[in-house]
Amino acid sequence: MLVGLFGNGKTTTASKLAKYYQKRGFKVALMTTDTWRPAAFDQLKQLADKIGVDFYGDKTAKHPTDIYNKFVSQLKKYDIVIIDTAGRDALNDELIEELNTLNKTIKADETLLVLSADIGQAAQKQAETFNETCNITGVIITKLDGTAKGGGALTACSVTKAPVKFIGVGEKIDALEEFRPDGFVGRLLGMGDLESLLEKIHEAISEEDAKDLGKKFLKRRIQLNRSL
Ligand SMILES: Nc1nc2c(ncn2[C@@H]2O[C@H](COP(=O)(O)OP(=O)(O)OP(=O)(O)O)[C@@H](O)[C@H]2O)c(=O)[nH]1
Ligand SMILES: [Mg+2]
Repeated sequence: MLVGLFGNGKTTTASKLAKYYQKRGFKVALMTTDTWRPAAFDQLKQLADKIGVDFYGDKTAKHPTDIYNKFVSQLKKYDIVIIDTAGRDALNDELIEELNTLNKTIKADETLLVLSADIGQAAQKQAETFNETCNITGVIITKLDGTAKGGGALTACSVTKAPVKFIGVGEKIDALEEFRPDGFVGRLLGMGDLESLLEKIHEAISEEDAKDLGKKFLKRRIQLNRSL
């Protein structure tokens, strides 16, 4: 289950995770329980269709738990079900109550707090409240491709005692990386994360392509914006 305030990247990250695990051979489904924002259903459905994973949601449902309960019997066939939740612009009582109920109903194996890299010092209060509400097991820091380096978001980890699991590094579905402390520190210090780059290349191209790529490098005919 992914939780977080408005615009931190929950829905985008849900689809990135679906792609990540699908690529690794897992049978994945995406579910939206966002009954707050009318466009949330279509946003996640479009992403699920694009990736080619099953999607669950109900535009007419009034309560997030109703959606989960409606489909729960169909979820056993999946290895991983990624559940997107609604955000709010602040951690108000309504959101806390909603997540509390969802948490008790779903009993997710992982409850991941999605935080944008630019959150700064607000991270501490948010992390505390989310943790009290639904026991955070991991943190995902998004928008690390921007100017913010995510230092504030790291506070969330010390508060929740939950590790950063993934980082978001762009708007595209593939722009998700496993968190590596050394790469992260490299970024904080203004150095690149070469290991992640190598892993991405490894995932995206065959050995033969790699040899070909090597030749192109030598001939200086290479485009770095090839979609990974
Ligand atoms: N550059 C960049 N943009 C991102 C990243 N992750 C998400 N975004 C963008 O952030 C915006 C908000 O993302 P959403 O996934 O809709 O955020 P959300 O948390 O689901 O928002 P609500 O459902 O309104 O609470 C979108 O424009 C995304 O494309 C990232 O890692 N990098
Ligand atoms: Mg959303």
